[in-house]
Amino acid sequence: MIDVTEGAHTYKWEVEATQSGRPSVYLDDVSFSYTTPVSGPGPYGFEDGFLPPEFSGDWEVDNMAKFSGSFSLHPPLLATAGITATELVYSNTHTQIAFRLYTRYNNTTLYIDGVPYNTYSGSTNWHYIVINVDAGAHTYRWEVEATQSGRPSVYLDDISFSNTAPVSGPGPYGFEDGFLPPEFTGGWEVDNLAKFSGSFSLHPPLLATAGTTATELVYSGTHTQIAFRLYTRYNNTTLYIDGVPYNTYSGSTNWHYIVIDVTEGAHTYEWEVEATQGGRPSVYLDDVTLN
Ligand SMILES: [Ca+2]
Ligand SMILES: [Ca+2]
Repeated sequence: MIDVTEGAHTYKWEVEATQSGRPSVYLDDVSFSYTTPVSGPGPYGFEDGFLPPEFSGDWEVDNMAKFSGSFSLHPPLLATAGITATELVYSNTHTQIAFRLYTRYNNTTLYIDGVPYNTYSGSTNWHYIVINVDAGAHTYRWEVEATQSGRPSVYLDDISFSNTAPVSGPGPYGFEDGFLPPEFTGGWEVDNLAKFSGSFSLHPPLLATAGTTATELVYSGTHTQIAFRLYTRYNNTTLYIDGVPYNTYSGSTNWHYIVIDVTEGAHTYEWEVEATQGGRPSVYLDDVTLN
């Protein structure tokens, strides 16, 4: 992941053959985003010389090593096989964290919201790590197990947060990854009980009689048309565009194919179902495409 100056750029990947034949070089998943810093506490370079209040645990700010400035965050004296961690509770909404980590003779494991995210191996270089996370607040915990007694040669510096947005917009949404894209909210679930294409679609959860459920897509890319496939068997499904009811699609044994022209810009789409009986509604949404 590379930060670049705002604007247009040209990227060129060049390969020099070490032997004749087709090089074993592959390029995939090139993407672009627009990054804005998060307001709030941080970034954390520890140059004040003391531990910011968002951190807990027994690591200490000192000047024994640093990536930038004079200070970084450093584990305390440990006995062999002792474990030490520093935890950052970051309460501002963000979608990306970046940090510098030096971890020489010990591996350092990062937990995000209590779940192990990655273990960084011992290296003589500073790792530069950038991680995209779900929008919101998160808890980060860096944990080190001592391989010998003493202070681990582990240093953490330059922790920063930002919000990133894709430039050209995500989608189309066929749900074939098997999980809900972050642009969708609400209680609907991606599953393979029915689909228009592939194996998966988006499906309302279990409801009580007369319960309502909705899935909302906040699409921030500029577009002038939305198309989607909707199966709605025993229930009617109402589409709201930017909070205004657009249409109610009647129960049918066929998949509706719906194409709607919208004003140029960003829009919010909400599909709402009212349960006619308890259970999971026979409603499925697939192949949401924005043009
Ligand atoms: Ca520093
Ligand atoms: Ca699908």
